Amino acid sequence: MNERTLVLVKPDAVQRLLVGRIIGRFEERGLKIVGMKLVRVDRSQAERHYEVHRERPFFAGLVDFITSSPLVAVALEGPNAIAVVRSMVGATRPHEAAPGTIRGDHALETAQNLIHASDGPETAAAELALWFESHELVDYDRDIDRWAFAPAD
Ligand code: 3AN
Repeated sequence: MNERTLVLVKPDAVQRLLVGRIIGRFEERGLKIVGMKLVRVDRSQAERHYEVHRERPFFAGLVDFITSSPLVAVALEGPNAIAVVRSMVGATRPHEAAPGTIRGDHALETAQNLIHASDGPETAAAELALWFESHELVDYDRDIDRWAFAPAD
C-alpha cells in the first residue's frame, strides 16, 4: 500500500550534522522524498505537534527542545512507508533501540532522540497537514521507481 509519512529530523540531528546521513538512509531504502524544508518552529506549532503529550511532565522541555534550533521536515512516500520508517527510526528510548536503527546507531537520550516519525495513518495525515501546505507536497516519477516499487496491478 502506497503511503505518505512525516519525518522531523530534529534540532539535535541538525546540530550534530546528521541531517544528510539520516535522510540518506530513507533514500537508500527506496522511499521517495515528496516534501522537504528547514524550519525554525514556533511554540504554537510545536505545541500542536506534541498535543497528545500536553499533560506529560516532559511536555515543556520537549517544546523548548524542538523550538531551540531549526529542524528539517520531510515527507516520504512508498509502500508501507509509515511502518518502514518507524522501524528504521527505532525505539523511543535509545538504549532500547536496536543497532542498525537511526536511534540505535546515533542516539543515547530519550529527550534527544534525533527524529520523529508518524506512528499511524491518521497521525501521518494530520502531521503532514500540520507541517506542509498541499502545494509543498510534490507528485513526481523517479526513473528508479520501476526498480524500487512493484508495478501497479
Ligand atoms: P516517538 O518519537 O518514538 O514516537 P513518543 O511519541 O512517545 O515517541 O514521544 C515523543 C517525543 O517525546 C520523543 N521522541 C521524545 O523526544 C520525547 N519523550 C518521550 N518520552 C520522554 C521522556 N520520558 N522524557 C523526555 N522526553 C520524552
